[in-house]
Formats: sequence, structure tokens, C-alpha cells
Amino acid sequence: MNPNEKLDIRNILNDLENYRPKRKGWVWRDKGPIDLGPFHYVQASPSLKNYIALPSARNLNGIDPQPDATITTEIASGRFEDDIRRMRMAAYHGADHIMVIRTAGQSHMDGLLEGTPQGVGGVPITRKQVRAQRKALDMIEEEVGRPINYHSYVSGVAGPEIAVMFAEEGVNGAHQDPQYNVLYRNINMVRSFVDAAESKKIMAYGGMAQIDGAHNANATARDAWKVMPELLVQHAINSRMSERIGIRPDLICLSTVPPAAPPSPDLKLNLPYALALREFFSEYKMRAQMNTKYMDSSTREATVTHVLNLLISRLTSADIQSTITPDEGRNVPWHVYNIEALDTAKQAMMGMDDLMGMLDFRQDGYLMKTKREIQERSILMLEEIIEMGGYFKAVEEGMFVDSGKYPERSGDGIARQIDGGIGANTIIKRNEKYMAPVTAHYGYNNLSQYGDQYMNDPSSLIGGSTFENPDLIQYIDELDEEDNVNLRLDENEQYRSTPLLKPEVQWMGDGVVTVDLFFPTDALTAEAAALETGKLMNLSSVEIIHKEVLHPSEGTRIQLKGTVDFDIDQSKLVLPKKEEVLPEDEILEYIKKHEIKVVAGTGGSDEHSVGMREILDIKHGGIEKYGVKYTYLGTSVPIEKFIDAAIETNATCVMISLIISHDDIHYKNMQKLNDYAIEKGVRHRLILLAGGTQVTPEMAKKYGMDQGFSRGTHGKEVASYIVKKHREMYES
Ligand code: Z97
Repeated sequence: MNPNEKLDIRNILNDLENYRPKRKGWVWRDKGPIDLGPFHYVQASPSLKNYIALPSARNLNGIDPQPDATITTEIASGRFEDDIRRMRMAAYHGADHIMVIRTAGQSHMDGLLEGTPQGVGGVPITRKQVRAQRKALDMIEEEVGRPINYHSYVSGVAGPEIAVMFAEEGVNGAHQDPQYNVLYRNINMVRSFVDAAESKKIMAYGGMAQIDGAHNANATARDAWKVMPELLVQHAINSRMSERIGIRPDLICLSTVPPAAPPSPDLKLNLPYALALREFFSEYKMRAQMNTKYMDSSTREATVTHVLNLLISRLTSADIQSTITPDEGRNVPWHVYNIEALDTAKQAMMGMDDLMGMLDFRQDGYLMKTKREIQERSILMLEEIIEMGGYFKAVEEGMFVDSGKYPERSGDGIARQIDGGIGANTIIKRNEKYMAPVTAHYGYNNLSQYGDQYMNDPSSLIGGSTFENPDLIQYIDELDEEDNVNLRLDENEQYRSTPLLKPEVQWMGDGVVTVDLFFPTDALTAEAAALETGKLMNLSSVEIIHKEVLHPSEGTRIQLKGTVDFDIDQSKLVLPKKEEVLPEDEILEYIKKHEIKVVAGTGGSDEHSVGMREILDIKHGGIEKYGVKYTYLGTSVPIEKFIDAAIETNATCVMISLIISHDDIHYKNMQKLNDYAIEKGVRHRLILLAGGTQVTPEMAKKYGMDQGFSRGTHGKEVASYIVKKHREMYES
């Protein structure tokens, strides 16, 4: 794919029936030390072929060091076709684990869904949707030059059916944990464990990574930091079960969340816990999820919590690093938040590269004592569960997600009955004659009657199953005539095939914009004023998405969202011509070889100086940084003086700042500068540059300048232009 061309969604949907995934199974990043630019990184992985680096990489030749951990992005817009574009953006920012959140309630659906209906809070997981997204990722992974793992959920009443479909379609990872069904979705416990056995067997066959569901205990418990001992127990139950069924330990990923978040003493609570967990489960992988329990609508606060969680990841370990950030807190799963969170993880992890190469944990005192205490409490809990008669009995007794810190119990745990919940009494013992000619099947299967060769290959009895022969897969395109991707694409086709543009946060043409406001008043009044502002700005569906009191009476910050109903016609936009900026090294090298002197100042009766100083001084990356020598003439400099000074100092360049534009005085002064240079016979050997908020390159050239620079110009752009022009004048 060409980075300058958009993904063609219709092309991805085309001929899906015959699409087969390029590969199957989970892929970890290549990891190890790398040298990049002037730096050596230890906990790193190779750079991507195509990427977007962090903003400040601008000052470091655009390097984009990648951490060693797989980086997740969770996508949940409800329209899979729009999520595909987000996946491509995410991959450019360093995501190689794309988790698709599924639509609300899919856990309770007892079979596969088909087609491409629109979801709520996530995407309905169907074969067509999965195949389209895997196909897109097969293209995107080539574009960025790194395998991308695709992931969704195998929990729920249809777990085994979904696992089969995932194995067929090349899905690389999935959440699978029967405890999740039991505790949070009230699915019958016997059914859940039987289904889990079957699902895990299939996941093992498909080489899928498995993530457990323990993080949900953090998110559900009243006081999340008190469930730490129980979290270890939940991890143990699911991991051991998975391993015994055949999932490779290096594909068993513990979903671990630092249970507390500020204003609690974050590290004092979370670090001993993280150490306890990693010591107990060193044979498995850690999927470090960020804390979402104590998350509100503030993106700033969520980001700080995320960074503290990333610190724990670097102080301990993370094989997969999640990046949720504020989406779950504010229920706005928009493109930009996925990307921001990915950048937060990349920035923080590379910023903390090799942290533990420099530090040691104190072995005496609080940290190790607390770690051990958490471990002891968890062992006690497991022992009590065994004494009670096992896991099912313990769940009946409400042992899990109790708000007490084990062995304290508050009596508010989630209790389920062995014959209760969805799918109760649906499990029957396999008949003695039971036999299923299917690959990756769990438990008793009466195959010996056919001969030993079928024991490990039962589907050869029927000439292979869909796992061996994908042509046997029944592909259903759409079932619902009203709710499908084709209609949705038709509805917003104008934003794909005409020059029309519309602001967007998650869906093509959704027209959603956000507005950041401050009102010098209390919160209640500010909210009402913000809603009114939205209306007066002609926004519809105005909603407040974040509110922050700066002072009870002095002021409140409000963020709101609303929808616009206009389109922008790109064909009518006048785009400024973008000057290509030379690489930093090339500018430095040239100026080192050719002494370049500049005279600069603010011309006419103009006292502004700040903008010009930013362009000149080394402090903020002005031209001085590149070795240009300048003479600063000050403000309100008579126009003639610029040329006289240039002659006197043997300068090759004059930079004039002209901010005041009343009566077109800025243009008149440019013309005067040019004319005076001609009069003095030096115009041919001088580069004349004008800058200012109202200056455009076109107008500057019209009034005799070589180039004009407007608002937002940086020293580097000016230095680059000077080098190019100097080359042209003196070297050609
Ligand atoms: C995460 N941020 O990291 P349904 N199975 C398990 C789960 O944990 C979940 C589901 C199924 C979160 C994402 C929370 N997890 C959301 C073990 C959900 C979801 O919604 O019940 O259909 O499936 O996982």
C-alpha cells in the first residue's frame, strides 16, 4: 500500500468469500538492543518501515524507537469498516495488537452472528467482519513491516463456536476465561468450564495467545486494591487450566492491572502486587492493562495513571502493554484517543528504557514484606477454596469479588449457583459411543475403534475439517438487508468518492467536533452556558463530555461535543505551497562550509520583537542553532538601515520582521527594502526575507522579497530556505 493513498474499504470487502488469512498464530515482536540515531536502546525492537514518530522526534531526525513489548490498541466504534482505518493509523503509531471490543451483550448470544450489523459499544463479531479486518491487517502489516496480531473475545455462551471461527480466520489472540462468564455475565459455571475446555483446545491448535479475565475483578470490586490476593487465585485457575489443556505457556497471558490509582499511593500499593504476581507466574506472559476503575473523563488524569502503570511495567515486566487511556472513562472511543494512548505508551516505555539496568529493589522493609504478604494471602485463599470443596462451591459461597481483603470477608462477593445462570443444565455426559471427527476437540472421543492413526487426526475420517480445508467453510455474506456495511457505505459514499470532507471522530462523515471552553463562573452555570454556546455555534446533539472546576466561583473548564451539518469541498480549498525543509544535518553541514551572515530586525515604526527573536535565537531552535551569524538591529529600524548594515557587515541575508499591516504598510516596506537594495547595487547578492503574522509567501514575493514567512514559522524552515537560496546564488 502507498502511504499517500487511503485504504479502499470496498476493495477489502471485495471477494471476501475467497480470502484466506496469510498466516495463523500469535507473533511476538523481535526484541533486543538497537542503535538508533545517536542512541543505544536496550528494551527495544526494530523500527518500522512506515511510521509516525513522536512529535519531539522532529528534533532527532525523526527516529521512532519501538519498545520490546507488544502494544495493544482497543477499538470499539461499533462500525468495523471505520475501525479498519483506525487500525492503519494505530499501526503507524506502533500498535501490533489490535483488540476489537465486541458489541454489548454478545456474551449472551448462544451462536455465531453473521453479516455486518452495527454494534453498540463495540462491533458484533462475525465471520465477515473478522475476515475483512484480518485481510486489512494483512495489508497493513506489510506496510509497516511488522506482524500485527488481531484479537477479540472467546468468552460467552458461544465460546467454542467463536474459537473455531477464530482459528479458521487467522485471529491471533483472544480473551478466554470461564471465570469471566460465571462472575460477570452470569453464565452457568459448569457450562462455562466445559466450554472453556473446548475453546482452549481450539485456541491451542490455532496458536492463539490467550488473555484471562482477572482485570474485571479490579474493575468491579468496590475497593479494587483489596482484591489483590484473589487476583492471584483467578490468574492461577485460568492459567493452569489452559496449560493443562495444551496452550503453550508463552501464549498464556495474565491480564494484570495495577489495582490502585492516584490519589491513592499508587506505587506503594501496585508495585508489591506486581512483583508478587510476576514471581508466582514467571512461566507465563504479562499483559499489562491500565487501571480503568479509577478513571474519569479527564484525559490528563487518565494519561498520568497510564504513565504510572507504564512505570510499573518497566519496573517489573510487560510482554503486552495495553493502552486504553480515557476511552473507557468518558465513553468516547475516538480515533484520536487510540493514537494518543499508543504514543503515551511508546514515549513512556522508551523514555524508561533499561530502568532496571540502573536500579535495584530494596530487599529489606516494606516492598518485599508486602509482596510476600499478598502471596501468602492468596495461598490461604486457594487452600480455603479446596477445603470448601472446590471452585464451584467457593463461587456459591460468594468468595470472589468480595470487598474485604482476604481473609477478611465483607459478604458482598458475587455468588452464583451451580445450577443457575444462562445455559444451566445444558451439559450432558458424553455417551460411551460418542465420537466427533473434528480436529482439536477436548476430552473423550471414542476413536480407538477406527485405529490408532485417527487418535490425533480424527478429521481425516471425513477427509479433513474446515481447519485443514478452508474451502469447507460456509461463508455467509449478509443476513440483514437493513443493517449491513453496504448500506452504511452507500450512505456516506460522498466522503470517499468526491472531494467532500467532514470532520470526524470515529465514523466517516459523523460530523462530530469537540470544543474546549472556559467560563469564569461555577460549574452549574458553566455547563448551562456551554450548552448554549454549542447551540449558538450551530452544533446539534450538543453534549458535555468533560467538566473540571478550576475554582468554585472563578472558573470552570468544559469540553463539549456536537455535530456540524456542513461539508467542506476540498476542491475549493486553496492550499499553501509547502516548502520542502532540508534535513537538519544537511543545513548544519552547508553552513559550516559557507559562512552565512544575516542582519535582522523589525522594520519601520514597529516595536514587535518576540517573533523575530524566536527565529534568530538558539533557545527555541532559531537560525543561530544552525551556525548562522546574525546582527540584530532592534525594533523600529529604518528600512535603509537594513541594507546599509548588510553592506557594512558583509551579510548575505536580510531578515525583516513586519507585524503591523495597517494601510498595507508591511508591503510598502518590503518594496522599499527591495528598491533600496537595487539603488545600492547589492540586490543581486542579498537574500531578502520578510516575516510576520500577516505576511504570505506570495505577497512577499510580489513586493520584491525572495521569500515570506508567516505565523508558525520555525527557525529550521528559515535556515533551510537560506541554504537553498545561497546554493542557488553561489553554487550554480
Ligand atoms: C480488556 N479493557 O482489556 P462481552 N471475556 C473477557 C473479558 O475481559 C471481556 C469480555 C470477554 C478491557 C475490555 C473488558 N473485558 C473490556 C475475559 C471484557 C467481553 O462484552 O461479555 O461480550 O465480552 O479486556
